Amino acid sequence: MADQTATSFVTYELKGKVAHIGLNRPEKRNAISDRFVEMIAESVARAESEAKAVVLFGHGDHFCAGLDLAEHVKKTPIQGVHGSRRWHAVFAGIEHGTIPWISALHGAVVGGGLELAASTHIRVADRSAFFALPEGQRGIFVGGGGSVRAARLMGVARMTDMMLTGRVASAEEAERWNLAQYVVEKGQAREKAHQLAEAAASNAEISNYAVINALPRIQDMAKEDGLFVESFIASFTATSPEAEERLRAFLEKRAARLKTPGSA
Ligand code: 1HE
Repeated sequence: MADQTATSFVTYELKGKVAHIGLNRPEKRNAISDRFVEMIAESVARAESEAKAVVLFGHGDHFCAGLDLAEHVKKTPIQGVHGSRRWHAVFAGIEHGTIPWISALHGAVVGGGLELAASTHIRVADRSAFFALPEGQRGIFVGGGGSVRAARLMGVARMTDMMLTGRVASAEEAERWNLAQYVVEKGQAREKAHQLAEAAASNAEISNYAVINALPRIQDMAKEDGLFVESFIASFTATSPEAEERLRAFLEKRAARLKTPGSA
């Protein structure tokens, strides 16, 4: 096995309500092996049990160089299918879990690394980040949900271009392409992601759950079905005890006002 030497490929630290989960195999550019995927799964479960939001980042100079190609080269077709389905299950636990995940991206956000980032809810890239899908060059295909999640973010035309030509996108291009929601200076992504995670963690849990779980599903529904489902989620959340308290706090002027553009 290519990855037997390290004891843990994932670091975990709870900072207040926000779990910081670090991809920690920098000597292999955080390439994800089978064992690494299971460690991500463990950290997802732990964060769900005690955190209100997560910051996902990479140790070393890169976020993640994707699939561990050394391990993959030895797989049979059916092992490949099982491996891909396992990535799907673990990444679905992020995308359709109970708490918001913010990824802090720097260096390589490549192949499976981009697929992992695409399963988080908000992506913050620093100016060192670069995005690529070199699967075509390696003779393989995306297998970590990229054809579904990354394609929905940037569109099939851009993803086709990246996969056919090996095009590498900068952080600024990635923001224009909707692969990143924020671009910050080099070294600032984790701090920005933490601020965003704290903001999200202060929301009503039920609203966050609805945003994470309902929005992507409604996007896949027919218009009328989406509107129908929305009305139930709107009513269910608005009639929760937490909503009542938060609405009262606003009306009684106990809640913070929105920060308007230009305000500190
Ligand atoms: C790896 C991997 C990896 C690095 N699997 N070992 N992903 C790729 O095709 C990206 C491949 N990686 C790279 O292009 C470069 O490594 C980077 C641009 C990310 C970084 O370059 P650099 O110069 O900092 O590092 P390096 O010297 O290329 O790599 C350092 C070590 O990490 C080296 O091992 P060493 O034993 O010779 O020191 C590399 O072999 C190793 N390494 N990336 C295994 N990916 C679920 S389907 C998803 C499909 C995909 O993800 S396809 C995209 C795969």
